[in-house]
Amino acid sequence: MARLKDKLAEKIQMWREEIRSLVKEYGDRKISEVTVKQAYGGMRGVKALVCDTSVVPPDKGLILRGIHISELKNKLPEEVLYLLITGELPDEEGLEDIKSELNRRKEVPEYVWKVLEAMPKDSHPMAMFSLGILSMERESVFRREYTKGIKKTEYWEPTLEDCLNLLARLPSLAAGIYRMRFDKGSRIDPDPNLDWAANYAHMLGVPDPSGEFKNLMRLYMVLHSDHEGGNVSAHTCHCVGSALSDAYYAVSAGLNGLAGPLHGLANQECLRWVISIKEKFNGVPTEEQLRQFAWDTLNSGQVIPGYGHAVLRVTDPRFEAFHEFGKRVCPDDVYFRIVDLIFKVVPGVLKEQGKAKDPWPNVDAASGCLLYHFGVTEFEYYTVLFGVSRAMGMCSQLIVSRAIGEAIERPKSVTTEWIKQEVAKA
Ligand code: CMX
Repeated sequence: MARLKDKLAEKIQMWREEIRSLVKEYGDRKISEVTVKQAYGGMRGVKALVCDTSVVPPDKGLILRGIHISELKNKLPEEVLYLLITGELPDEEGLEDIKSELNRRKEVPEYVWKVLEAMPKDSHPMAMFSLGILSMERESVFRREYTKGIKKTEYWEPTLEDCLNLLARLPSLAAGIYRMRFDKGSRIDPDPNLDWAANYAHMLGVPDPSGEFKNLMRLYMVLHSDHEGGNVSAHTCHCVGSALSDAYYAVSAGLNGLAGPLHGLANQECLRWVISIKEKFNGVPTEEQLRQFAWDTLNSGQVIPGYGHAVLRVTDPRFEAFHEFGKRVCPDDVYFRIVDLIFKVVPGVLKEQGKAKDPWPNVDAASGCLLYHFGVTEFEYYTVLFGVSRAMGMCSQLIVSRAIGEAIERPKSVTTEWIKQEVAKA
């Protein structure tokens, strides 16, 4: 029983049973506490959400359904999607099933292009991407079935349909936006013989005689696919989805969060910094010049982009995977050499400064220079690439959430006056 839907149906019975008994037996057991600092500080570290698709231990980095990301870097995104949704990697039949499911659903409705063409020419590619998805909401199978009146235990089925339809169309949608927004000529039709990520690479229209750009896209899509449930995009998607808004509403909302400079937009800042180094030193600087440049950045009150993390306390294994790819494919590229030198110099500078809890590179520190190497030089587009990949995680989390029947989110907010009274009591 390797087909995605059958496998998921089998797993859902088990998950529901497990959660039912956990809540029955330990429903009142405390798993977290909240301090005043956390209430004002983005709820950092408060354990109040469940996400079974992935976990990020601070000393290890991303683990998807029990498998460390470093062991998944040679997999196809389709395999990772199957893993995220069901908790298991597919066998050959399962992989063929998910590939053909995505392939047969990949057509983007014509009206979506008309909506995007009507947007002002200087619209941000993320606004176009999010709106493109939202404009397809009329296609929602979940909304149609819900209106007809399906049972709560069946919600996951039309949600799975919506998510597969949506994910299947994202490469065409995102590539079409790239070509439209950056005057690259007409859209390129998908090639039914290519896998999901390679097709995305193909439709972007980037010259790829060696096939390595397709490999980069496969890796990129795997590495960015999911990162727990508490980050802004995942949490937003979960929160909107918890109102039983369908996948189009929920994923579009999550992407709006990804568009923020403290979240997905950081990757464009990172490459900007690398390019400014190349321009200042007319190539690769010496270690000493770079150390001084890093200090100048810090002393001017800015952060070093691509370094530090809210959760991680080691080099991000996703950075390591990109770094390895760069060493293999473009070791002499000037931007890659600068990224490599930054990795040697910056952790020491950040440690010496002593502010950042994590002085190590995150995923954004290396991805941009690789895209740049292949000619994707439009920074503003980078978050869309991130979004296509992260939609896999958002959709998987949404399907699982429907499957286990999670409730609508409604944490309790308090006033500053209430906090003042509360601390006064103590
Ligand atoms: N350069 C300089 N200072 C940094 C820093 C960096 N790369 N990373 C953290 N710091 C500073 C913080 O600004 C903070 O300073 P203040 O006390 O003056 O406010 C102090 O160190 C402590 O911060 P932290 O607890 O270590 O980091 P946070 O959890 O608050 O923030 C992050 C995490 C990613 C926003 C931060 O490290 C940063 O701004 N990094 C650069 C931008 C970046 O690379 N973002 C991509 C994130 C990737 C992802 O989310 O996956």
